Amino acid sequence: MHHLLKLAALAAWIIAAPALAQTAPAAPTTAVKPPAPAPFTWREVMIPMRDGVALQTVILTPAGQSEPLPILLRRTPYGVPDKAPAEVPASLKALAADGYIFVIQNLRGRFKSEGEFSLSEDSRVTPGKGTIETRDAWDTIDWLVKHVPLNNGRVGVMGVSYDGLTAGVTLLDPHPALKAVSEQASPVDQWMNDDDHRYGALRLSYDFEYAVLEEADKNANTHFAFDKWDTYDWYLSAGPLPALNDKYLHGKIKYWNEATEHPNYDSFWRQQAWAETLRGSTVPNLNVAGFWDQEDPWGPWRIYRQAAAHDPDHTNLMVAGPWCHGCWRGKATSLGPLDLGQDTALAFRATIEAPFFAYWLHGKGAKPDWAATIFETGSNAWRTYKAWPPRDAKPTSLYLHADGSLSFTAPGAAEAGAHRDYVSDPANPVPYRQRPISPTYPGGDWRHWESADQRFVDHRPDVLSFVSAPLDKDLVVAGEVAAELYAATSGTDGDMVVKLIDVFPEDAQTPPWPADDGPKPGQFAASLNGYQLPIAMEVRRGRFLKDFEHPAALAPDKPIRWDVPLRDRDHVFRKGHRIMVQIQSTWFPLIDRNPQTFVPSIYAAKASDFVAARQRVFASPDMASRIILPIVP
Ligand code: PG9
Repeated sequence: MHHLLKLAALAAWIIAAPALAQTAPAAPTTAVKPPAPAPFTWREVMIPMRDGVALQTVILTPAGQSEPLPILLRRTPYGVPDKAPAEVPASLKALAADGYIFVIQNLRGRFKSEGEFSLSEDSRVTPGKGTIETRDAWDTIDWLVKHVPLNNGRVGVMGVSYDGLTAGVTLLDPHPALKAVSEQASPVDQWMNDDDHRYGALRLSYDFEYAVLEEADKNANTHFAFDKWDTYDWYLSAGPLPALNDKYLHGKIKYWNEATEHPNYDSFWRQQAWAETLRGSTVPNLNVAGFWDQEDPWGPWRIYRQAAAHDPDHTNLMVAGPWCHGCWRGKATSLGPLDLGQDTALAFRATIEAPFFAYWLHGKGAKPDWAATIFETGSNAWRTYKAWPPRDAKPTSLYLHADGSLSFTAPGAAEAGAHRDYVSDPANPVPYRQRPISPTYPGGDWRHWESADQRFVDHRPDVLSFVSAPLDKDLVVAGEVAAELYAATSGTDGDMVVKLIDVFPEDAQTPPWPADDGPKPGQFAASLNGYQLPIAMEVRRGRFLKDFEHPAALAPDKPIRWDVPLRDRDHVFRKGHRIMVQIQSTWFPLIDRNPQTFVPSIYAAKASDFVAARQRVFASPDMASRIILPIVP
């Protein structure tokens, strides 16, 4: 497969998603200083599963361990370390200080682990038994407590993203020795709202590039080799979706085949919605989500809510912060150009994560008395909540008006029939981030696009912007945000993308650069002055508005209601800032292009099916498009 670039296995062993793999900072060197002794001893074993498949597993034991310690397990498709790290990685320092035997295991079918790897199988639930990863985790824990010397019989499982998924599914059938879990950014339903789709709209670039990353080669994380610098251009010139298999993958990537063969929410996807089978809190679990997570922002909230349904011992916790995917494992002192005033990632690891595991695995410290701990942006402060969503938050409507304004006053009689129009053309889709758009992996840009300044599309003729007056006081939004639009299309299918944006004042940062020598390269764009910071963004696909399993054509030019969930948030729009809503119908190549002509499967749409369509968004008394904000008094 010459279009695929094979990379060596990730040796980095920090608990992180692939985009985050980092090497530990180099130790300061001097000519005389002998190297510090390695903090761990490394051992590799093959652990047998109940079906005879053996999994490649690395055990890192603290050097000089003299007393029983708990085990912290991470199960990953991305590779295990081939030696002990020279020093404790920053992401694990707080945990390591309490003393753990760290265990990292490759999932079945990855690298030296035997068996077959399948992205879809990993999440598929067998009623009462969880998924294949639930069972492999059970067998692994059973083996570890029986075979690892000096373990204290208590095991924790943790990880981010895929490693978060394998942590999360242990909740479905936990081994008795499993005493604490921290799933972090775990996906729970790849059709509904995680990496691969949003309410059935295909996350084209991610799904394609991730399927290749994991399924092209058992022994590598494979980066698709684009022959164009700008992937926007690459995906657009590839044409309708079948070309990707015809020209590049040749049917060899199972996950891509499955995704494109199952366009609707059928049993193939429903069986993978593993968190729906969780009926309460089974093991103490610290769920962690990033508000600007560009991959799995939704799963942790779903798991939290499912487990909260029955949690008499109060063992189910939620943490969220101003983070991109897994960014709480690195350094998180800023969000775009916004200074957060502290390293929020370090604070999470030292004051929440380490104490959580210390309590359940070492029996030290106090049990948390909160339900959610959240870093609230805008005020830039940690908040603890006894319940989430906060009980005092009041759903409040922020209305769109046809003159381009946004206000808490509903459209009046003078606005009868009011609307705004634009033409959405799939031949010229709105980019989801500033071009040129780099590949998802291995670049860093992908990680931060959700906090990028949205001025790059403001004023495009196919993007509507609605903006409020400057706020006369702080507006605290905590809880679930949603949009309710009334819109019509001249086509028979179409998408609606809604963005809720915090617009900073023009003098947010003074001076915007050192006054005496003017802007340095990059500083002008990085200024907060007038910055349009996305707070929430989501897409809905018209064909699935009524039914996720049985798509239906839209009636041309007939207004209908579009409900667009915008997930949980905790943000303060500060006094003097303005609120903006942007609406558009393409978001490329993040979301595949909707042909805007109804066809049974978009993935089989022909070039001739793709047509421009007029979109009409209503802002009238009887069709009052609005954003619903949970406002805390
Ligand atoms: N977001 C990635 C992923 C997780 C689970 C399934 C598919 C993709 C990840 O970063 O691991």
